[in-house]
Amino acid sequence: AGSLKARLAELIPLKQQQLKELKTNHGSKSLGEVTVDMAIGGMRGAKVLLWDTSLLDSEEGIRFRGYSIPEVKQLLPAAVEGGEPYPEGMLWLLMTGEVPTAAQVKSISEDLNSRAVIPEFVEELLDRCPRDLHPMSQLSLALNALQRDSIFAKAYKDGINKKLYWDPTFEDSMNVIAKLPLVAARIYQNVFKGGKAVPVDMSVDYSQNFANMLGFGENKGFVELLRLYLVLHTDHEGGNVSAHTTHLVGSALSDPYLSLAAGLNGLAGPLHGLANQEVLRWILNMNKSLNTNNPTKEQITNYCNETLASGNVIPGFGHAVLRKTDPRYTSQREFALKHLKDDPLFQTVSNMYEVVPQILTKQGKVKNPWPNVDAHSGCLLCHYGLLEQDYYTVMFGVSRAFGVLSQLVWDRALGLPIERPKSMTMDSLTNMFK
Ligand code: AMX
Repeated sequence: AGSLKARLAELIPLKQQQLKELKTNHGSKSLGEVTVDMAIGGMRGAKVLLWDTSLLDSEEGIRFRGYSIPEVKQLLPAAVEGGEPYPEGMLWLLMTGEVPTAAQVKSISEDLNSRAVIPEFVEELLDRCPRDLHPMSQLSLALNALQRDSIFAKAYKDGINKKLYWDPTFEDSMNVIAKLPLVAARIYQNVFKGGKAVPVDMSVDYSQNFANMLGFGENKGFVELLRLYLVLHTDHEGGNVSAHTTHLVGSALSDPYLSLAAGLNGLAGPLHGLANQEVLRWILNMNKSLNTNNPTKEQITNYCNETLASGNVIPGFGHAVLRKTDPRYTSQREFALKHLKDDPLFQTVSNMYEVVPQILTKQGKVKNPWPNVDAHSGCLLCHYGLLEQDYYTVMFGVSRAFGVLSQLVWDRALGLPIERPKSMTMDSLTNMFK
């Protein structure tokens, strides 16, 4: 009683009823037209997905279960007074739509700690990966391997009633979230450090444990940053590549391990989650070519123009839905202003904020010239000594699991069907409008 799962069990019939009423009362109403442009253009603007954990407004940015980022920061329990919220609280919010108490947050930390083990064969698998296998590929590999222990897959094989799907989906999702830091830290230690494995400390929170395992546990600033980082990257409504992919693959009743692994393969793309590594690489390359660690705005402008002239994007800027500065960027900027305002890398990120939007606007085709979440995260991690850019998307992936798996539990609780939109050939479209 009082647990997250017990609360979900209470909420599910209410939400099932809401969905039923939605179908009965409004099922045949139109959400708008689907144009040929939408079919060609990556389905931009087509309202064709159900996603409850968060909603993105193009001007205001993300709201998690109705709460903006400043509201989340104010409402969710924090480890340090006036500090960053616990990601465990975010998980409760994403799963239930309700703001948890400090005791509920603690129950999540304890629950996750009790699930935080990975089988030896997965450790060995990771230990045998060549160091130049990208950390995201290793993460995906490990998740697929962990799938051996999927409770959902076993329950399905044993003939579980479809009304009960959400239960093993919840168990798998919590297990995945609990195991991810172990996998992620092992990858970091193997690829970049001496391969040290730090055991889980049952008495501390998720972020402190993850930081311990990465080797940054003593660094309180880093632990706070990690809490913020893990909260901010959880969810960005349902249409982005990692969220949509997890949902799509899950719709075939692939279990949470397989579904999330698929989503993470999408997160590993440079136009999506990999952009955070690309941003830092881009800045460091600029610094190297200019032989400085604090380029002027004019130098940044020239370097941007070179990037664009060579047919590349400026990573960390633009968005498919957002049309203003990403509040996830703003929140990280506030963290930087509070904790590291004199850091030269932060000053470069700040200077880019002043010049890049004008450059992109002048180019004339970018729909959103403003920075997104990925423009900022790298410089914060660098400040605390996590310098390995190739690793950044793994941390994004750990966080993204919170959002997409919360939704996956609801996908099964609501009995959402297998996804199967209709495709068209170019000829069929051409003939249609002859
Ligand atoms: N630099 C240069 N050109 C850009 C650009 C940028 N940052 N952002 C968009 N453009 C270009 C597009 O490539 C496109 O060019 P094309 O017509 O020649 O193909 C044109 O502007 C119009 O694109 P759009 O409608 O504004 O954007 P989109 O919805 O197609 O793509 C996104 C959105 C994020 C992929 C794109 O802005 C981009 O590539 N940004 C850089 C990579 C990045 O930061 N990705 C992370 C996004 C956040 C996340 O998922 N984590």
